[in-house]
Parts: sequence; structure tokens; C-alpha cells
Amino acid sequence: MTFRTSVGIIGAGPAGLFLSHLLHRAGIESVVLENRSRDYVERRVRAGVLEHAAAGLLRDSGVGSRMDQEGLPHRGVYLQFDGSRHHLDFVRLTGRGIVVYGQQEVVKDLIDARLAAGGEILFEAEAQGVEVDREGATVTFTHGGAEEHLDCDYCVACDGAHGVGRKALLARGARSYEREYPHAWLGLLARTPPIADELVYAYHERGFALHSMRSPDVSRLYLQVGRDATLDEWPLDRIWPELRARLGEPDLREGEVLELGISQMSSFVMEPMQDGHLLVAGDAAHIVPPTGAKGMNLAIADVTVLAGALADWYRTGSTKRLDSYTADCLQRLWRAEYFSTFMTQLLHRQSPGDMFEHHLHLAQLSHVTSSDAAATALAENYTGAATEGVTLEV
Ligand code: FAS
Ligand code: PHB
Repeated sequence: MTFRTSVGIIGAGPAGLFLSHLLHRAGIESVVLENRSRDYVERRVRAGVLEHAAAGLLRDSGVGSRMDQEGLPHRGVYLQFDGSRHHLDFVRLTGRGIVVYGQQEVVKDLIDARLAAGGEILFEAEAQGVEVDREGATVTFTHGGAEEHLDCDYCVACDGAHGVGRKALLARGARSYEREYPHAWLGLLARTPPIADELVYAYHERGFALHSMRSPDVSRLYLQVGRDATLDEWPLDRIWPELRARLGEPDLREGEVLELGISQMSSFVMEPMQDGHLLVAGDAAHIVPPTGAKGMNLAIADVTVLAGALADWYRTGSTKRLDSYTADCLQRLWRAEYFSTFMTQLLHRQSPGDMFEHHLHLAQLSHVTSSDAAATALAENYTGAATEGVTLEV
């Protein structure tokens, strides 16, 4: 079978779903192809922090009501090091805070909104490849055991780091800039009340830890582990004491573990993010270490820019905005890459046992928590690096 739509979107993550929602607001039809089931994508635990402007984009485009009811508005974060905890008040420093709201909740809200509006999301439909010519693109995908084709004016691959979009553009000569890290994150979602009212980022001589949250009784916790670490090496009776030690929280209570996994850390930027009628957005185009909480925010910002450019083309026939899509995103992407790398370097142990490095960490953290100038620089990036200058146009 061959289907036809205006914009073919690969991937029902934050990027693909928000793009489909924004195009619908502009009166532009799209079809979203998602290789996983609806239940899988709605249960997948990933990011947790929305920048001030990202929350605004969701709210102003009509998909923010549950976020406003259930999301947790935070003024700032804590930095824990050398036995003490310091609060950085982003609202005092920059006039804006953040919203703690799980990525899977954003995905649920967007799926509900798209289906309520009659939007087309094909679950368990796996894109196999994209053919592009001067008139448009054709996505080949499998669905229900059959091979299908989706003809479209433009294909936007929002299919993450391992999808067909990135592969297709790299095969067409796109350049990539990459960095690997010697560590990974062990992530735990547990039914235990948060130890503090806001996120706690901890530097400890044995490594980084993060205490985030999803609700007043569910915590999201992370530990820096070696990049080749396995869950076999990290049983729960090792995880909980290490979290207490690194977070400086002897009273952190164990709770029912709802999700446990290790995710690798890397940086990646690809340019251009387009080849004619094929474009990429979100993780398909770039990856950041999660320390700066930028991944989901970058995805939302990319497709807000792209939706405006596509609406321009459908309205005027001019490809000017589409042709400058990569250029319009790169400065924002590299600023988010810089900040994510800065936060990763600030808080992760690179060479355990290297006490010179340990004292450099302590000196940098002492400066950031005692100088408003240094704290403001961190706060500006934490609350806005991924969405700087991005406005809703449709
Ligand atoms: P996504 O990866 O969310 O979505 C891509 C979608 O495309 C997926 O649903 C996938 O199933 C689908 N797909 C892939 N190939 C396909 C194909 N061939 N055909 C059809 N569909 C296909 N960011 C943070 O800010 N904080 C965090 O703590 C954090 N933790 C993370 C933990 C993990 C394990 C991972 C992998 C990422 C994490 N991230 C985090 C980053 C993450 O939140 C991304 O930035 C965010 O999901 C980006 O959204 P998308 O670009 O939509 O990509
Ligand atoms: C999360 O809540 O999952 C989270 C928060 C901040 C980060 C990374 C992850 O930097």
C-alpha cells in the first residue's frame, strides 16, 4: 500500500509528536510512524526537566494543562559537595525557573492531543528507509507484517540516535562532531519521597549522583558509573548506600523500584540537519549528556523552529526558512552542548584517586555557589540554553 500525506514524521517521541501537533495547528496534515507500541512509548522513563520556555511552548500551543496541574514548578536546584548543600535560586538570578514533568507525561499529553484531533499515529510501524527526490520523499516502512510506503512533501526524521534519519543524512555526506565519556548513568525510578524540595546535583569523590523526582512520592535517582558497568555489578544493596553517601542523605529511604537501567553518555551534533525534502530534529540530529537536562528541551525547540519554516513554505512556496533550518538551530545546539559538557565536567569524577582533580572540582563548585556572577551564568543556561530565541509561530 502507498499512503500520501503532507509531512511524514518518523518517531513518536517529544520531537515527532510536538511537530505533528504544531503542524496540525497550522492546518498541515502529517502522519507519524512509530516502531514501538503506544504502551511502550508512554511508559518509557527518560527526561524530567522542562526549561521555562519549553513549558511555555507546550502551554501556549494547547497541550500544557496537565503539566500545569501535575508538573512541579521549581525555583532552582541544589549543589551538594564536600558535606554541604547550596541552593541556586534561578528565579532570583534570572527571573525564571523550571518545571519538573516526566518526558513520558509529555508524550502521553501529545498522543492524547493528536488522537483527539484526528491525527494519524501508526504504532508498531518501523521505517526502513527514506527516498528523496526534488518533489518530495517516500518512506518505506513495515506495519502489520506488510511493507508500506508513505509519500510526502517533506519527511522529518525524529527517530532518535539510532533511527534511519541520521543514517540517511550521514550517508548523504552530513558531517558529525562527537564526544564519548568514560562514564554512564545508572538510573532508578523508585516509590520513595524526594529528600528535598528541588533537584540535588551531588559531586562526591567517588562520583556524581542526582536526586530528581516525578511526584511527592516518586523519586528519580541517578549514579555515575563506569561506561561499561552492568546492573549485575550494581545490586540494590549497593545502589542505595551509594546514593545516601554521595547525596549526603543518610535518611534516604529505599522504595519499590519502578524502573532501573544504565544509559550511556555521549555528545553528538550533525550538520546539515537537512538534505532537500528530508530533515531531522531532536536526538536524530544531536545528543547531549543528560547532566544539563537539555535533551527533551532541544527536541521541542527544534520542531518549533521547523514547524514555522514548513508553515512558511506551505503558505508562500518559499523555501527560504527551510533552507536556513540548520543555521537557525546550530548556535542554540552548540550552546546546549557547551552547557551539558560544562555540567558533566563540573560534577563527574574523571580520574578517581586524582586528588588534584578533586580539589579543582571543589574550587569550581565553591566559586559557583559563592559568586552571583558565576551562579547566574549557570542559571541562565540551565533554564534557557536549549530554547533561547525560539518562539511559537503556529
Ligand atoms: P526519542 O528517542 O525520544 O524518540 C524517537 C522515537 O523514534 C522513539 O519513540 C523510537 O521508538 C522511534 N523510532 C526509532 N527508530 C524508528 C524507526 N525506524 N521507525 C519508526 N520509529 C522509530 N534527556 C534529558 O534531558 N534528561 C534525561 O534524564 C534523559 N535521560 C535519558 C535516558 C535514556 C535511556 C535515553 C535514551 C535518553 C535520555 N534523555 C534524557 C534524552 C531524551 O530525553 C531525548 O533527548 C529525547 O527523548 C529526545 O526526543 P526525540 O528526539 O523525540 O527522540
Ligand atoms: C530527571 O528528572 O530525569 C533529570 C533531571 C535533571 C537531569 C537529568 C535527568 O539533568
